Amino acid sequence: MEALQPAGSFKLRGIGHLCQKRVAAGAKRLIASSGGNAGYAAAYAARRLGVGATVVVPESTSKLMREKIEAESAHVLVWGGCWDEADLRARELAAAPGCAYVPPFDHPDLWEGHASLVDELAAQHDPFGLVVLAVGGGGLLCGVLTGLHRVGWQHVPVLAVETEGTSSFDAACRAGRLVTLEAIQGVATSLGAKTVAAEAVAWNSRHEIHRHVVSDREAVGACQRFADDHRILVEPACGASLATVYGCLPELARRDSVLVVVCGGAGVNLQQFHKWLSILQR
Ligand code: PLV
Repeated sequence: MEALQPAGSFKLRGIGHLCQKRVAAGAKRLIASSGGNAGYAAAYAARRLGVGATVVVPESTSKLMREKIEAESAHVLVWGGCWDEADLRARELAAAPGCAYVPPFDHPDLWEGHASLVDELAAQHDPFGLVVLAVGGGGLLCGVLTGLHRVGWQHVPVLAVETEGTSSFDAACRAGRLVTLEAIQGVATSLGAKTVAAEAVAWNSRHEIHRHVVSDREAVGACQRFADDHRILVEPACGASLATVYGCLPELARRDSVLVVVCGGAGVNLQQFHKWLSILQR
């Protein structure tokens, strides 16, 4: 139930770990690029660590998310139409003295931090028959796989889920090489990395990874069902993985036990949720 972590998603696990290391190494300002949640976690970590933060987000990041990041005392810079463009700007800014770059998904320090999720699972449960998670740039995927191998659960298969408009992992796996999508489409903008981390694709040779792509309608419908069942609002990025449960995917039905990483997302409130519903009902 990563939706209940500080900053509203699993992100703080990896981002917090990476930011701690950068600040210990002397960084006075953290420069993050993000679709929203990674930047929110970076802003939270920076405030807790007593350093400054700049978060570069694309125009597609909602006002709701920008305001949340600013409320953590971070400076928000809006740059470019998609995360990839915002990321280039963040890397440029981070070259200044005393600054450190905080990537949202493509770094071993992030995977190391995200892996703590699996340490906690292993302390509480026998190995699951399947782990279901959402893939944006693949940081969560790399982190969970790192954790599964660390705790001796390397035989537990993973189901990687994306939405149709953000399926850069599926495209790369099909092509057998990294693929850059022309554009990010749909409501699951938090999964919007045009190119996934190379490491995410490389894991295919080391682990049993299945893939599934859902429609925006399925993702938002799953968020609605989840809100009804658990009284917790999550982003469509998270609804993507929940849709496999509510859609009774055969891949899940044949397993004894299934773990779904409820990755969360802070970019949602009732007003935003109704907007997504109305877009999809048109
Ligand atoms: N969001 C990244 C990348 O955006 C960000 O900057 O916040 N679920 C939620 C709620 C997320 O926010 C994200 C990533 C994911 C899942 C996917 O995680 P990833 O990128 O590690 O695969 C463009």
